[in-house]
Amino acid sequence: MGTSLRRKLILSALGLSAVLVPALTIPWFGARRLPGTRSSTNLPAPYLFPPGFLWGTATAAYQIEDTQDDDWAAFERDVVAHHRVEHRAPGQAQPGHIHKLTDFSEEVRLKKTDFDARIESDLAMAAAMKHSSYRFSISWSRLFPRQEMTEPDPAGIAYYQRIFAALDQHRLKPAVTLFHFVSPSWFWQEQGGKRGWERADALLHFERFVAAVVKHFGGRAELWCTLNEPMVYAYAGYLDGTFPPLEKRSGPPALVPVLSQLLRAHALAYRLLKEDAARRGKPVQVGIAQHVRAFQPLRNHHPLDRLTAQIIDQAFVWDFLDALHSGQLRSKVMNVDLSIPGLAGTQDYVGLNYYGRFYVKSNLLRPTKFEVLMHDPNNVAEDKPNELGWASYPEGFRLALLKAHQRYHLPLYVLENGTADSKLEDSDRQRLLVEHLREMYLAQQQGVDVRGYFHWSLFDNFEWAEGFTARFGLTHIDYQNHFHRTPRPSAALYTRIIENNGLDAALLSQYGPWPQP
Ligand code: IFM
Repeated sequence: MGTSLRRKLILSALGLSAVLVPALTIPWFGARRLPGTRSSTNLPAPYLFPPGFLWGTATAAYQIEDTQDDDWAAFERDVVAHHRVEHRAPGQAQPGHIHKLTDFSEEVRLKKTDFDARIESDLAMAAAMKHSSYRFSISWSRLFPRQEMTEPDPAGIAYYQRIFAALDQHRLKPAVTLFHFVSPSWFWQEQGGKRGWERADALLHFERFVAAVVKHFGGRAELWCTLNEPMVYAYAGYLDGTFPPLEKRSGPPALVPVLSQLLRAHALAYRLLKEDAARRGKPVQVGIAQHVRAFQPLRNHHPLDRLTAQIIDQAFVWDFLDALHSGQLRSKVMNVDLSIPGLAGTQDYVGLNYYGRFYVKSNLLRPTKFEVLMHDPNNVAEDKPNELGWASYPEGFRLALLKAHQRYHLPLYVLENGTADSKLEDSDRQRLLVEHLREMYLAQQQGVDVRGYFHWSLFDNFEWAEGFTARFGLTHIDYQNHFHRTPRPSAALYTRIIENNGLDAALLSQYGPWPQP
């Protein structure tokens, strides 16, 4: 994700009313931040998952594939041309900048991970690591590089046929994302004063893309994700200015035109996928991937920290998912109550991307100037901030899974979870894996129907405004040496977990002792 969530004043544009008005309607003081980071329950080992549980990794087209003619490519070119390269500490990229982009060669910038040349060997590697599934996204601009096209580019179709063929060959179940932050550059040409998702013909173009995907690849995957992290996309692109279209709008209500279009885009994709599945007699499960952080008060004694954390949590994590459930985009922060035809009940599963905890620090005198901190500077030993400064909070994973289950009563897929750990001996990633899978098991024991886990990511890749410096891969990529791949120890650890379909006693004791009840 970009820096929207990492910047101190992520929602600084929230109006006073957005903080105070909800205060009149929700329980005062909000939830307290709990001590510790890991759940205290201990159950007898091993911690196993149901047969058929999906184990895989997640990637996205723009982050790993050859660059196409899309909005992010234009942004990257612009950053290079105008020297808007960020050299601060990672995790602090400024709007319109990309961290250390020019430290990497043009070849790297254009090929990202060189996946195009290595589809077969990379997917063979995933299979050798015993993965049973692989999540990837289909590039809209590779299929429709020009606006006037009514049929997809055969070369684009052939490219994804290669991927599906390799997945079939290795018995990796495809999990397909349709929109992962990136759109064709022509989508941003102004039409009637609007660009991108706000154009009057935006949904027509998106429908054309989805229809082409369904025509050529329907029946090839059971798990579909229409949108990746729509709230991250909207905040980073339209409030924070760190993702294209690099806008800094006045506040959350100004996101409504974009978010409502994304909801309509989801509804139409859901319908096309389900109709196709019914025709083929092959079931599909369709949902989105929602970015989840546990937003918690920095200071428990501070009522406004608690209240603000609760408001942000609802707005950032739950409002969009609630809309898929009810058919209404209803949000206090965005000051909206909008009914969207065809939207209600359009998720077959809840897809969560979980990345830890953020802290909310309010300002009593200036409620609009609250900060969102990526970790608590006074609690570094417990937070164990990663290389982007993000606090680790495994227990929040269990709590998020539980909350999603209790709220929607649907199966869950963890579509992303991972950390920025660039070390060749990636001890932080290894710990993260064990700690989070333990929490996932505990959630399952509380009745949560989790059906799959996708680690972000199979290999290092392009991390948006953080460029190539933030490394999330089970596999290291050497950008100075022909994209050479070297699996980190976490890759073997993940394989061991998959082979056991869970955590064995030795592993649990190696990373314990776990907190006692
Ligand atoms: O790299 C991103 C991905 O594109 C979306 N989810 C979060 C990941 C790590 O920031």
